[in-house]
Amino acid sequence: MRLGIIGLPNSGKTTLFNALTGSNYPTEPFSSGQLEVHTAVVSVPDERLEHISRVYQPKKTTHATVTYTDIGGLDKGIGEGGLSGPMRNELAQVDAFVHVVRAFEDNSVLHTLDTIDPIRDLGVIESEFVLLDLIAVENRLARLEEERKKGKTDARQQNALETALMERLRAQLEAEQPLRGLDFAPDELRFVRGYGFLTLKPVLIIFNSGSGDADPARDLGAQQRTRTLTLQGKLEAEIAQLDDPGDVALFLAEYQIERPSRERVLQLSYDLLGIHSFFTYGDDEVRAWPLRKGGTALEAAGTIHTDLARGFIRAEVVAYEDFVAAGGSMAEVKARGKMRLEGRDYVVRDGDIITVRFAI
Ligand SMILES: Nc1nc2c(ncn2[C@@H]2O[C@H](COP(=O)(O)OP(=O)(O)OP(=O)(O)O)[C@@H](O)[C@H]2O)c(=O)[nH]1
Ligand SMILES: [Mg+2]
Repeated sequence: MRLGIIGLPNSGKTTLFNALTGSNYPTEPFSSGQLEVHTAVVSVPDERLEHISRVYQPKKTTHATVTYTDIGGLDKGIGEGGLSGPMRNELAQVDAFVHVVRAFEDNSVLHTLDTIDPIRDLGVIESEFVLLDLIAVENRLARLEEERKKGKTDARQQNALETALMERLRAQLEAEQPLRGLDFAPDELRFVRGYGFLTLKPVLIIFNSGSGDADPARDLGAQQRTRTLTLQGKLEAEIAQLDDPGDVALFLAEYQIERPSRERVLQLSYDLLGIHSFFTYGDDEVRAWPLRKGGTALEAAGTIHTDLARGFIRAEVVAYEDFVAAGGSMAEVKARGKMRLEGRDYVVRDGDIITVRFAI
């Protein structure tokens, strides 16, 4: 999973990136406004994985990972000017955006729009993205019309379907609404995703607030494929630099932060993207894997290795709770009849411990 951190200049993107990844890139009160990208991979903490690992004592314990990219360089006006190739490329690669919005008051940090107004700021980049998507949709519609004129009969039905779909997208964008607000049939969604529209990507909005600021999330109506979180970026970045877990606990208690934002952001991202986890185990490795909710045993096998999907015979599945209830003994799990044999269409549940039987 790849998450792109975006936002206006000086909103605190790099500060948040540091907080989420434990990196230590410099943050400055003046923005260069240039495309500047930082990338880091973090592992997803999972108590269940740790527990399975304590039981098996494998050579290696492998967490699921998330890649964060801090994408500096977006600003008001980028829609009109068009995106540079490298910027477009960075944006296209991410599965979701983490949109950092400045809510903190601090006169020493320049704001390109002068006043602190989180809801306005949120709309700035969103409007630019709406404009960019609208241009893309119109280009596609123009091309579809050209194809119609050439009159290739075999493609006529496909052309009509796609034209209708693109017109629906255009209407949404002309109403200044993001594409993620539309409902799509699953195959439609897969098709539309292929175009990499910016406003179709799910968004986690992060209000970067100071200690005493009001919470802007309250002024925001519910939106589709969107989550919000309010946190104190600068403080969290300082906490992320602490090595001693005791110090971290003291800090969190002092500022009344229940859980560090790096955990909350990961959890919200999994939730936003509709992803959950399954586990594999053995003497060599105990590992957590991400899988979309609704994903089947066959998809789980394919996540591990294409060979496992190709030669799939069946999956041995144990619910994590049953594993714990049996005291972490697979023999006991079997004795209790809690080890299930499942076929390729079995819908994997969160926490399933899976062994794929296969032959190639
Ligand atoms: N007071 C306060 N300052 C913050 C907070 N978060 C970030 N800053 C400051 O705001 C300035 C900009 O932060 P950055 O993290 O560099 O912002 P950015 O969005 O990465 O900026 P560009 O990449 O230049 O667009 C720095 O001086 C930070 O120390 C915060 O929560 N409170
Ligand atoms: Mg930055």
